[in-house]
Parts: sequence; structure tokens; C-alpha cells
Amino acid sequence: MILSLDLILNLIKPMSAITASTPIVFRREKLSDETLLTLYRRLVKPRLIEEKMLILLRQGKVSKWFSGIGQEAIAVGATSALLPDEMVFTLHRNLGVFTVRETPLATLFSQWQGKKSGFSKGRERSFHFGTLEHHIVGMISHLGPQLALADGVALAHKLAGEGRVAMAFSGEGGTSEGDFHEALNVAAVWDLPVIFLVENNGYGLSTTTDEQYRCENIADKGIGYGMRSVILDGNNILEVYNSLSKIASEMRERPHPVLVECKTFRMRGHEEASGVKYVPKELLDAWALKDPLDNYERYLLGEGILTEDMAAQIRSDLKAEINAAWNITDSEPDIEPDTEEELGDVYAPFYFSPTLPISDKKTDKRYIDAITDGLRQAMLEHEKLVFMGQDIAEYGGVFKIMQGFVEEFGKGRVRNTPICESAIVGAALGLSFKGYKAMMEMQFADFVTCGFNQIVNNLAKIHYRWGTNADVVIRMPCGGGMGAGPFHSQTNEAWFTHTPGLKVVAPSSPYDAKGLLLAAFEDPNPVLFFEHKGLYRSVTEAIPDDYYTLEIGKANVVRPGSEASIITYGMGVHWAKQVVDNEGIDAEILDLRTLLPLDYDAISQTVKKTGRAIILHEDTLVGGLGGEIAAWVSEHLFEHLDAPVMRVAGLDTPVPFAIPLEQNYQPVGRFAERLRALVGY
Ligand SMILES: Cc1ncc(C[n+]2csc(CCOP(=O)(O)OP(=O)(O)O)c2C)c(N)n1
Repeated sequence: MILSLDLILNLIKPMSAITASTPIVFRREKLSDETLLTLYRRLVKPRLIEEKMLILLRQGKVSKWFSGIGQEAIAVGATSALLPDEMVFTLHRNLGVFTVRETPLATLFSQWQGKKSGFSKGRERSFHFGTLEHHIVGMISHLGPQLALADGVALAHKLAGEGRVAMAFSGEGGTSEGDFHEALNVAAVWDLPVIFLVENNGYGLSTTTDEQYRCENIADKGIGYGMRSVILDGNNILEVYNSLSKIASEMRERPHPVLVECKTFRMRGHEEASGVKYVPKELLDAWALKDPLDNYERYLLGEGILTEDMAAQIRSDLKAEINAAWNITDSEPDIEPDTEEELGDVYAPFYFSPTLPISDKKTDKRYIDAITDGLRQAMLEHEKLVFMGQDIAEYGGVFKIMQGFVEEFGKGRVRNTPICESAIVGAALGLSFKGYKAMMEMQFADFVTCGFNQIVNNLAKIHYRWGTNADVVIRMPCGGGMGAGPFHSQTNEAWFTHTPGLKVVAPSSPYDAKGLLLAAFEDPNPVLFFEHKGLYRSVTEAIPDDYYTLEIGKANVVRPGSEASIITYGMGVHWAKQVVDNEGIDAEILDLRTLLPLDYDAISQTVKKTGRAIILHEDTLVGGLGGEIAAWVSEHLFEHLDAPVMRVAGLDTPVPFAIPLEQNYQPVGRFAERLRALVGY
């Protein structure tokens, strides 16, 4: 019987409590001298860069530094085990990933120094950037979210049958984040080829492992996810390299995730300024003897593969390379802000060109059918579009919007997800790195809170941060009126309209819903698509059967008028029409359609025309979008106004359950009186 590597490692696990006193045993297996020396050179390089950084830090030339000294064998060994086009998701101590992938050092140093020629044009600190050219995606500051991005990349590999893996780093502290759990669970359920690589270095800032988790080894968590797991001596470069080479090649053959725990130690402070006072000196002394570089060097010298002269030459060549790169960075002038460029880089460039229906054929469609129609045509239009959501496959989604889609497009592209909003938003972003488009259905817009971080920090900021895009549409069934209580009724668009980098769309009609949805899929930027549940089955109109798009960012006058301008969106449009008809007031109704970016030209035109403005929305008043519009109108159109700008919005409470309470919450009951007051002012 041939035992697989993970089985052997699992069998020896009880003895594998790797500590400082566990000796490093180097086993070269079939590695050539050349490979052994390449690994040596790769191990020396980040160490020398760090030594340089520490000098610069003391000279006050560098402001902050997270050291990976003593842990380099993990980043270097693991990255060396991958193919060059396999994506690595890094953390703050993974310099070795960047050096193995040969990212140009001057660009890297300029990145750290906030210079224009860095990977993020001075917009991001340290390792918080990605470079798709080198197949590296760095973390946002938050520990955890990058893990699910690896799921998305691995899903792309699987869908394309590419035989590739993705690898994501975490510290042992980061494994306490919910994102760790979600990412591993999704990878397990979907058999995704992701290596989750935990560097267990004993401390998460000052927190020791016994205050971080209760199981003996982090690898033990693999059992809970139904996932292979292994424990490696993270200070032994050959163990890391050989084991991961085998694991990765098995994963390429048979996609599945693996949890790898590398035991190591953090030899310096969390970051340089914080020091290591809280770390027992004996521990540091013991782990110093296990230094991955010193030990490997001794091994190579002992085996006669490396000589003292060769070692000296390698170091002097690398130092020359490092110094030359540093001099380039150092001589680069400090960044000069250019506001236009800053604003211009928030969104990925997209030049909208409308698609008109190819025939006059129209069919009566309810709002919900228009969305289904748009989704189906988007799937036909974009072959690399993937739908993800809870219960969306055989069940068709809780609103049955995607009924029959799984039969039509297959389980690969129409994916039921575990209940883990954060990981799915993250996976959607990961798909984007591989040229896929993704749509995620939030079962209810309220549950977006569980994916909030990924949306506002990852999707929204990624283009500005390092120039890649998040080609993701998140559909948000929102709104009340059904007595569904505080967590199935919210119109929470204002949580997102405050976030540069997102586009927020809120159609009020079947025609707009289909056209804007199809435009959202063409747009390479992240779009939050708020569809009001109350409109799903209550509005019907004849809309084109063919594919067509409507421009995101353009409002629409749905009722011309002269006495006042009602600026609204979503369900508000229907409330406004109803009140205007009942009251017999000749008000103009401007349907914003897109809430971010706002169509200020259209707002300006209507307010100039009527001289009176009232904003109506279902969302709560304080901090709602109405406040922003009112401020803008007052600031820019003051001389055109004949009355104060008014707002009518949801009551500043959670959305209550009992119907009379909910009706009292909703703004429509207060709207007629305020409109009369505005017109009569
Ligand atoms: C979500 C989140 N909470 C808190 C922090 C602050 N923080 C940054 S690094 C760190 C410790 C991380 O420990 P670990 O994951 O073990 O990685 P290590 O620094 O040891 O490499 C903390 C608490 C953060 N970046 N993100």
C-alpha cells in the first residue's frame, strides 16, 4: 500500500508538536544541487532586504516595518513550490513571496515609501497591494478577507479546468476571524484547489496562542471542514518546499483544499516600534537556534553544496541589487497630489455605449420578470459570468427569480452557496482577478451586513488602491411594506452611497430594472443593485424582449411638472406618483435610478425649472441620501430656490414588524402634507 503524504503526516501528527527544540532535519529528496542553491539564494534575499530596512528604520528613513525574520522559509518555500502563474494571497510578513516572484525591488521599495512609482501610486502602505502581473494579491489591513479571494481564483481555475492552485496566507491570530471559517468552509464544500497556509508564529501582536484558540494545532480544524491538513516545520525550507510541491501537484490533478500549518516563531516585535518585551527571552533564544537561514546554510556547507566563498558572493550580489534599487527609490521625489487623478482612479474606466433592442418586440413584464429576463440575457451575453447565492440553484432563489437557471446554465455557473455572505463577496472578487464576472444574490438586502467589510473595503477600494477591478454585481432585494420586521425590510442603500468606488443602482420600473441590470454586468465596477421587493409583483409594463442597456448614473423625469420637484427613487417613485395624482399638484418627479454616482445635472435641471425641491425616500432620514441631495441643492442652486429644500423619509427607528407600526414608519403617509407645504410656501 502506498501512503499519501497527508496520511503519513496525519499519522505522525501526535508526535509532531514542533517546538523550538525540535531539530531541523533537512531531507533533499530528489532535489538537484541547483535547486538547493536557488532556494538558498531565495532565502537570503528577503533577509538582506529586511536587514537593510532595519538600518533605514533606525535612520528614520522608513516609518513602519513588520518583520518576517525567522519565518522566511515559509513564504520562500511555499511560493517556490507553486507555478509562476499560480496566485498567492499574502500578509504583512510575506516579503519572501514578492522576492521569489521577482517583483522589481525599486518598485517594491517605492511602494513602501509611498512614492508614485510604487504599486499603489502612494495610496497604500507596505504590502497592501497586489500585482496581477506577478500573480500576487496582498491583504487589506483586515486579517481574514483575503482568504475568500483565493476561493474565487480557485473557482475560476476549476471552472476553466486549468489544473492550477491558489494559495492564501494567514497568521494563527487571523484564524480566529469569521472570514477564516467562511473561506475554508466554501473551499471545502466546493472542492476548490486552495492552499490555506497558516504561519503559526506564537503571537498575534501580544496575544499568545492559548488565548487565540483551544485546539492543539490549527491543522486540527481541517477535520471540522472535512479538509486535508498537514503540519510542517516552518523553519525547514526543504520540508516546506517538498511537501507543498507534492500537495500542489496532487491538487492540480484533483482539485481540493488543504490546510497547512507551519510552526514557526516571530523573532521581532509585531512591528518594529512595539518591541518584544512580553516574549520570554528563553523562547527567543531557543528559536534563534532554529533560524531557517542559518540552519539551511550550515546544511548546505556541510554537504559541500555551498562554499563560504559562494555564500559571500551571493550576499554581495544581492546587497548590490538591493542598494541599487533603494537608491532609485530614495532619489524619487515625494509624491505630488493631483486631485483629478485621485478622483479619476476611484472607478475602473468604462465607456458606456448603449445597446438598443434589435426589434420592437415587447412583452408585459412584472418588475421581477424583468430582472429574471435581464439575468438570463446577461448569462447568454457573458460566458464567464457566474451566479452565486443562497438557494439560487434548484430552488431558484427565495423569490424564484432564477427558477430554471441551473438547468439552463449548469451548476458550475449557477451556484448554491453555504450561508456565508462575506466569503461569497470575496470569492466574487477573486473570480474577477481571473477575468470572470460574478453576480451574488443577497437573500435579503439586510444580510449584507455579514458581507459588509468585503464590499466597502475590498470591492470598493481595490481599483483606487492598486488598479485592478471588481467586476461584481450584488443584487439586494430590499424594502418594506410586508410586515417582515427589522431584518427583512430595510432600504440600506445609504450605507453604500457613502463609499467611493461602489456604484449603487435602484430601479423603480421593469424597463429600468432590466436595462440597468444588463448595464451593471457590462460595467467592470462593483454595482449594488437595489431591487424593491414590494415592486416585484406590483408593477408591470411592456418592455423590450431583446437585450438593451440603460446608462448607470442617469436619472429620468418620470412625470414632468412645474410646481415642485420630487426627487426620489425605487418605491418612492410610485408613492410620489400616487400622491401627486391624489393631490392634483403639478409636480415634476425625478427618478434618480442611480444613487452613486448621482446625476447632478438632472437634479439641477429640475430644481432650476420648478424652484422647489422635496426628496422622498424609504430609508431613515438622518444620514439618508436625502440629506446629501438637500445639501448639494442648497449649496449650488440657492438662488433658484423659492422655498427651503424638504425631505420626507422613513422614521428614525428600525423598521417595525406590526403593519400599523410599519405604515407609520414609512414616509408615504407624511408625504402629501409636506408636498402641500412646499408648494404653498
Ligand atoms: C480584522 C482585524 N482586526 C485587528 C487587526 C489588527 N492586527 C493587525 S496584525 C494583528 C496580529 C495578527 O496576528 P497573526 O494573525 O498571528 O499574524 P502575525 O502578525 O503574527 O504574523 C492584529 C491584531 C487587523 N489588522 N484586522
